[in-house]
Amino acid sequence: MSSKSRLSFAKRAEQHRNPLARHLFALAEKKQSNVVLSADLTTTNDLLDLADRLGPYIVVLKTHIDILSDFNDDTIAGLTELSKKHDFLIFEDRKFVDIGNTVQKQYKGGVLRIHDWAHIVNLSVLAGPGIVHALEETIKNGDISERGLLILAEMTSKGSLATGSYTKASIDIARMYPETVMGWVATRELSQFVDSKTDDEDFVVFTTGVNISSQGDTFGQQYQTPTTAMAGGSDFLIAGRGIYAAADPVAAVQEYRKAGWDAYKARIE
Ligand code: 5BU
Repeated sequence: MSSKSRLSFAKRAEQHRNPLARHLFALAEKKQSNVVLSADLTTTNDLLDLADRLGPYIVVLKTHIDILSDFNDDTIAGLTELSKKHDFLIFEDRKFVDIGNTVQKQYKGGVLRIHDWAHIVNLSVLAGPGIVHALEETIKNGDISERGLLILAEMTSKGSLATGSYTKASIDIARMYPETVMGWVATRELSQFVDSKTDDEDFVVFTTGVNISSQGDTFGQQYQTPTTAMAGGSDFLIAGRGIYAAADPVAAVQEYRKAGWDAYKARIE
């Protein structure tokens, strides 16, 4: 495991060059949570209700805004208000993948205007580094300072092609844009792909496919537990159905928070 994984979030908050990553680490310390709730609900009411009830226990709310059947201005107003009320960041799991010129329009404009409200978005480097260049340009030319990107270096589903040289290329591209790429989405820490790491590099690892009681689903999703994800070098745990589909989502999010935080404490001690 890399030396960064053994540092406390408080220390990483002090040292990180990206303002959004500093904010995220500080929030995690403050809320004693590294849980990202994947709030994959399909109506604005259900989404906002879940965010309001679980907001106190999470550091990031991850959305798929295009699965809402009734998306409208109130959706964004509600999410933004809850993000302030409960102090969590918003991560739109948009998985941009097109050429730079197109993703710029998808990020800034359209009906979704994602750049206006999502602190974090993610992307695949299938089309090469131009996609990062384009998203970075939007962030740098905008007047909102807290915006960051995550690169999809691996995926959790069975048979994923994001492995080996693709994962390595994702990391090489991330390292070309350290001001806006705050880290990557991966099933584990990927230090073996990072050659000649410099001391000021600190990429944040977000891990999807986290579930305490299930192994997967019928479409090939594959899970690990909060404890195994943290032991593998993850920093932030993304959980969806394990929390929102539980009989008691508030109890479930507290269980994930405790498991993630205990594993984090064990790692830094
Ligand atoms: P689940 O209900 O915990 O399985 O939801 C997982 C979420 O994470 C869901 O929103 C997916 O779109 C997202 N996801 C994933 O499952 N696997 C990946 O590799 C990536 C995202 Br990237």
